[in-house]
Amino acid sequence: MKKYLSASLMCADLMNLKNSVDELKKAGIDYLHLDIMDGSFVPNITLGFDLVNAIKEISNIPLDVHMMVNKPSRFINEMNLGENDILCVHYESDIHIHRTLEQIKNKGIKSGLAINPQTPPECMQYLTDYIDMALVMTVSPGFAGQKLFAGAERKTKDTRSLLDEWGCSCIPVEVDGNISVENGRKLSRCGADIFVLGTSSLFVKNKTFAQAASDFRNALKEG
Ligand code: S6P
Ligand code: MG
Repeated sequence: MKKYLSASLMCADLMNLKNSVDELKKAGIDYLHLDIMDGSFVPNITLGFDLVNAIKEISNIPLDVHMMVNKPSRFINEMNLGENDILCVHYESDIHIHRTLEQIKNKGIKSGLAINPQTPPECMQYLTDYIDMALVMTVSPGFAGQKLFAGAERKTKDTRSLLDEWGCSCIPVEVDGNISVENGRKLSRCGADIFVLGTSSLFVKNKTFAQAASDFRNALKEG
């Protein structure tokens, strides 16, 4: 499967966001990753729906919206997303997550299912008809700048093999949290397809987005 880069905008310079989005486009970034938090599902509050909609207005890069909120079904109609965008919700965020995924699909948006480090990937088994992407959190969600959790490689590998075993080889696996060039290379070998790039690789002081994206892609190619 092709490998995709998703830029985590909570790590961008928010006072200079339009320029950053333009630069990310030039750098060939595949998705803009938008972290929505509610201060309850995770102990932080970051970006919101107005920003998602504003970015949709100024950019044609597909959005990759990561909802870290309790009962996300309450907010799905707040965002003007289209068929190329991904709306990702957490397995742990609603006991009726199947209904939420169905709601997303019915709106013609691609759906993602995210799992926290301690959640086994087997939870996706009977939901594969409703998901277009599996998001394996490689840190506990809530903050940028954390360290990869110890089971990240094993879990990425297990998620990829389970999806293949279930006949879902076309469902990509996304990894999010401490995706440095080195961790990206390791997780790519474990079967990750979409890489969320934050402070560990893309939003760094000494490189332009174009240089950082190209270094990341080259590392994936080297294997
Ligand atoms: C964290 C959030 C992530 C971060 C990203 C930051 O809860 O879901 O998308 O923005 O992981 O990247 P880094 O390289 O600082 O860990
Ligand atoms: Mg995220």
